[in-house]
Parts: sequence; C-alpha cells; structure tokens
Amino acid sequence: METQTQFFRDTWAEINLDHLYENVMNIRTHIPGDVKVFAVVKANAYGHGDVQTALTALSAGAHGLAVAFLDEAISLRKAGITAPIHVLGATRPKDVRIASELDISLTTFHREWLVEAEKQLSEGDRLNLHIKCDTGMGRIGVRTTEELKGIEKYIQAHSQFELEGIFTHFATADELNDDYLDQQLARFEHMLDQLDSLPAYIHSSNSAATLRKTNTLFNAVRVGIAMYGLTPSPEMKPELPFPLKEVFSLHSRLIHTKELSAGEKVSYGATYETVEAEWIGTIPIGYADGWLRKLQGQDVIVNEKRVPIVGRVCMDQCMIRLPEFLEIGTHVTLIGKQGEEAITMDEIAGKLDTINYEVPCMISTRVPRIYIRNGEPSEVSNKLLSSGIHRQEENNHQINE
Ligand code: PMH
Repeated sequence: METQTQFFRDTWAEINLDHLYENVMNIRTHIPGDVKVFAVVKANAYGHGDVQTALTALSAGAHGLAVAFLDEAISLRKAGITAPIHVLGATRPKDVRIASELDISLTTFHREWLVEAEKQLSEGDRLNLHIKCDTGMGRIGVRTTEELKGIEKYIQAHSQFELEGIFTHFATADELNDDYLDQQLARFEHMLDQLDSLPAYIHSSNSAATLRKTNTLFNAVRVGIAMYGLTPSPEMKPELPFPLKEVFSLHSRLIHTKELSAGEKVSYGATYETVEAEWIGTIPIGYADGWLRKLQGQDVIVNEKRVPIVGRVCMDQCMIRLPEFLEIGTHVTLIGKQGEEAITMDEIAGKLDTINYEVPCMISTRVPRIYIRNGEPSEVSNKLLSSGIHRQEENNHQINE
C-alpha cells in the first residue's frame, strides 16, 4: 500500500508514532511479560491510520492486532502484515473462506453460524476461531453454558475449525466502582470452567481493565485507547499508572486575514458581530473534515495563545479571532501543543459532549495524516517503516518485502 505522501492543503493531522511506541512499551512493562498485547486498530486505528499504527505497535512488542470487521483485517494483510489478526465483530458465514485463506482469526457465538461456515470450507482448510462470551455487555456473544458447550463440541468435531481463543468484553471497566466488572468476570470464569480444554488466547481486558486491574488479564489483552495516549475515562485520570502521550494532533494554517470594523458580521447566519475593530483569520477546515459546527466558540492556538472560533463553522473553512494582524501561513493548532499552551482531545470531547474516542474517529479521511517518527515528520511509506524504525527488538511481524 502506498501512503499518501503529498497533499495540497493547509490542514493536516500529525500522528506521533514515537508516542504510540512509548505508550505500547509502557503498557507492556505494566503487565506481566507472558500477557500478550493485541493492538486494537479497528476503524482505521481510531482515525490514526491502521497500517502505520499496526506496524509501530508490533515493533513495540504487540503480539497481534484486533479489528472490528473482516474488511479491516483483509486490508492489513494486503499491506503485507503477517502478525496474528483477530476480527472482534461478527462475520457472515459465507465470507469465512477468505479469512481462512489469509489466516485471519474470526469470532463465533452461534452454533448455526459454524454449520453455515463449514459449508464454505474444504477438508484441508483451517479457520481459527475465538468464542465471544456475553457476560453483561449485551452486544454479541454466547450467554449460556449450553450454547458455549454446543459451540465447543461442534469445533472439536470439525477439523476445519481450530478453537484459538475465548473472550469477553467489559461494559464498565473505565468506572472506578468494580461491582459490575466483578460480576462479568465471575461469569466469564464460570464459562471458562465449562470448557474441556482452554484455547491459546483467553482475553477480557480493554485499556481500562489493563491499566486498572490485575485479575482480568488472563493471557492476552486488547488495548486501543491507551495506545493512542488517551485516558479511557476522566475518572481514571488521577489513577493512571504511567503518563499517556497523545498521539494525534490537528493543525492548519491561516489562508486569509483581514481587519473588520466594529459591527461587521462573520459566517453563515451572520451570527457573529465584531464589537470593535477585529482581526479575523480564516483556516481551511470545516465540518466535512469532522470539525463539527458545534465547535463554534472552541479555542485554537496561534502563536502560543488561545483564540476563539467565531461564527458558524462552514463545510471547509472556519474563522478565528486573531489578537493582531498575522501573516497568511501562520500555524494554527486545533488539537495539540504550541509552547506552553495545549488543547487536548479531552477538551474537544468535552465541548462536543462526547468521549475522547470519538474525536480522532470523526476527523475525516479528507484530512491528510502526517506520521512523525524519531521526532521527524516522515513522508512515510510502509516499506520505510518496516526497514528500521525504532530500534526494533521484536521485528518479526513486519511487512513482506
Ligand atoms: N475489545 C473490544 C471487543 C472492543 O470493542 C474495544 C473497543 C476494545 C477491545 C478496545 O477498547 P479500548 O479502546 O477501551 O482499549 N471498542 C469500542 C467500542 O465498540 N466503542 O468504543 C470503543
């Protein structure tokens, strides 16, 4: 896969792979050495870029990758990534053959699904499966031990299937009260007790559980948000076992500046009116980039100072109130640091009444991603990434040359 190396607009996201690497290393140091890390790179790695994130996480010692859909796994394989990949969500039984061909592990939670999937596979095919247990998330998964045993028996009786893993997902791991998590854990442990033999991977922890708990780790964890340097919930902030470094930042440049006299209007609806003579700058980012209209009034950073977005955010542009005349081309930081000033993902999430997970996911693919490694922006191609990044210790999951 060729990564975009050139772009022609003054708005971009910087993905700091050095921070990602450090976060994964810190997570690995925090957990016992025999617990494997699956880097969750679904949804284009929460908007960060799946291939670059995957390669960096693997170079930092992640054992494998987890995605939501088969399509995401196929695209990682097509990029040459040979590490274990597990599809966490449901896959249609009619699509299992390509998963088997590409050695992609799927999730199962219905005996009937296995019956249908088997029809797609030939004698010599092999499909790795993880059984999903619904212990209280109420999303997908087996809920009873009867269902679980039915699936285990069916897998045992059919050589095309290999039971590679069993897992569950916590609904409240990011809350400090553990009552519900403990109930889910007890249900999961009860389900594990029913199996004739345990598969290779047993996993339940997302980032929050990985950071907060020791009794949920089993022998693998699925880490997403913490790898991206974001805290799973505001209440976990004071308890973090090590600092997380934000990976994603968002930038633009002034494309126009002008002085308006008092009483002039700005943007659709003419809702903003200058109170005095004001310098107004325009930046080329708008709601089609995921910089939503609700961000009217949000600060950005220019010359290390906060200034507000004024008037309505348009599809491709928005306006900011400048402290003085500033040159076209002046750097504007929308998420990230300039000098002492910082706008965090959590600040933007707060302004949008949402969680930090949603913010990088919503910055659309129209915004080019620039990858930083070893402190330098790199016009990165995956070949480059595979060839020597980060003093790799465990570099056995890299791209096929
Ligand atoms: N495992 C599963 C099954 C998940 O759905 C997710 C995240 C993770 C692991 C990683 O969680 P983390 O990012 O908190 O570490 N899933 C979602 C979701 O469906 N909505 O928000 C996050």
